Amino acid sequence: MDDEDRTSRFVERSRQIASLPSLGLLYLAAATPAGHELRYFEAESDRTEPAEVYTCDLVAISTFSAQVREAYAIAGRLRAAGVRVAMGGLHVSVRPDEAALHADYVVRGEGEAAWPAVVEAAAAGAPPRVFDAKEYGAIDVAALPVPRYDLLGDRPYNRFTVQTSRGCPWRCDFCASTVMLSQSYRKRPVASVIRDIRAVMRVRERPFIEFADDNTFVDKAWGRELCRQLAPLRLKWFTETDVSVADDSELLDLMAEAGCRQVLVGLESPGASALEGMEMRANFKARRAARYTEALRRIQAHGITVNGCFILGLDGHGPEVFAQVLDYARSIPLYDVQIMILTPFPGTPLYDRLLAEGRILEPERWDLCTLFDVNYRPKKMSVEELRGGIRWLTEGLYNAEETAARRQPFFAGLRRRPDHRPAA
Ligand code: B12
Repeated sequence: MDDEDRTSRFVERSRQIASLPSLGLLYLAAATPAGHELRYFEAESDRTEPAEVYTCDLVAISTFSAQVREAYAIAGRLRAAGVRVAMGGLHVSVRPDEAALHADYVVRGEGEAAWPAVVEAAAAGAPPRVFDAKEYGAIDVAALPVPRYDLLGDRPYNRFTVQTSRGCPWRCDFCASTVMLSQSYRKRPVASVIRDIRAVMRVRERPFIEFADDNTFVDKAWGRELCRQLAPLRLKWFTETDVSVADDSELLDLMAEAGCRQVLVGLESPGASALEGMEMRANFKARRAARYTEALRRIQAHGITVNGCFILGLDGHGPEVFAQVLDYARSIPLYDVQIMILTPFPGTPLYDRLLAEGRILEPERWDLCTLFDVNYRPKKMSVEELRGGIRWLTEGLYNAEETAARRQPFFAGLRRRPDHRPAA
């Protein structure tokens, strides 16, 4: 299998694991002024647009970097057919001029407040322009509308996203998440989160919920309240959080009772040295690294599996890192492991730094922003060593024997704690 095959299989696998609707578009739908008929479409599996989309007057397209070229191509076909196109989302927010070559209206930042002005512009046949969300006032997350989950019909999604917060108090230099939209960290009122989950439950009886947050349990007291109110809904859910949840055993108890099945934790690298300076505000990740084993054990002892995420190709990583990650992943209690290649997403301090250092291999190849492709020159190894190392590590981590050995301690731990049961 060559690199290309491997990448496409990775991407394919991630699609199978998680098919989710675009929460951003469901928020925009909820923010659309009255008097418009709304429909939700997904691009087809061959990445073309469904024919019905040509019956619309205005099409809002949301995309991340990896598929932005396909999104531009769709926008071009729609515009050629006389349909107006608006684009927004993480990628176009940091590359608005690029997007303006392909869309009539481009929105930078969180979309809800600017969206009515876009709809008005389209209805009036106004000329193309870029809307900056900042001009429409800060988004009050306590006043966000209920996303229009009802527009999804009976499409076979296996998870539904709900946001409990926007932003993250930490600032990792590679992060291309909601920090691209707004610098501030804001959590929503627990009652609004529960209201939105109930809206999902009106369209799917027992949905599996994925919190579309950068870091859910930053505020532990708020997190405990969220879990208390979630528990009666008897759902199962997944979220991304930092390892500090392990410090609060009451929170862990409440998370388990509320149906938390897995947390994804960014461990990033074995040992603290490659983590130095990565989180730019308080060096949070480097300071925590020494206590990972104990923290992970505590989380999993509550019946919550941990998916530990590693980034390969950091500046501190030489060719020895692949064996180190394999050894480290074997030495710490982890139910699942995820490995990714350091990815210079547009708009990140990492992209700007690597570009300035002449280390981006193909600038603006956004299709390589998959987390599985190499598009930069690593500092302490060659591109080929990074690609080969990833291949070797993938084989080492994901074979059936290794996976079983990784998971066994989790189930053994649960047998010792009869009050916690493994994921259904
Ligand atoms: C859920 C999720 C997914 C879902 C996506 C479901 C979907 N259709 O949206 C799935 C599992 C399919 C997925 C896949 C991938 N993902 Co993903 N995913 C996320 C996650 C966890 C949450 C995104 C979310 O729902 N945010 C909440 C919504 C409300 O925010 P939003 O989409 O930004 O929308 C707001 C604004 O951007 C704006 N807006 C958005 N669209 C539009 C459109 C218009 C017209 C307007 C006006 C405004 C507007 O208004 C919205 C409301 O304020 C984020 C991480 C995170 N914590 O954010 C990663 C993330 C978005 N994913 C990422 C990546 C890399 C991928 C993959 C490439 C992984 C892979 N190899 O398969 C693929 C790419 C898929 C693609 N189509 O390109 C990166 C993207 C970075 C980037 N700049 O591109 C992120 C940030 C994670 C990371 N590692 O950094 N992902």
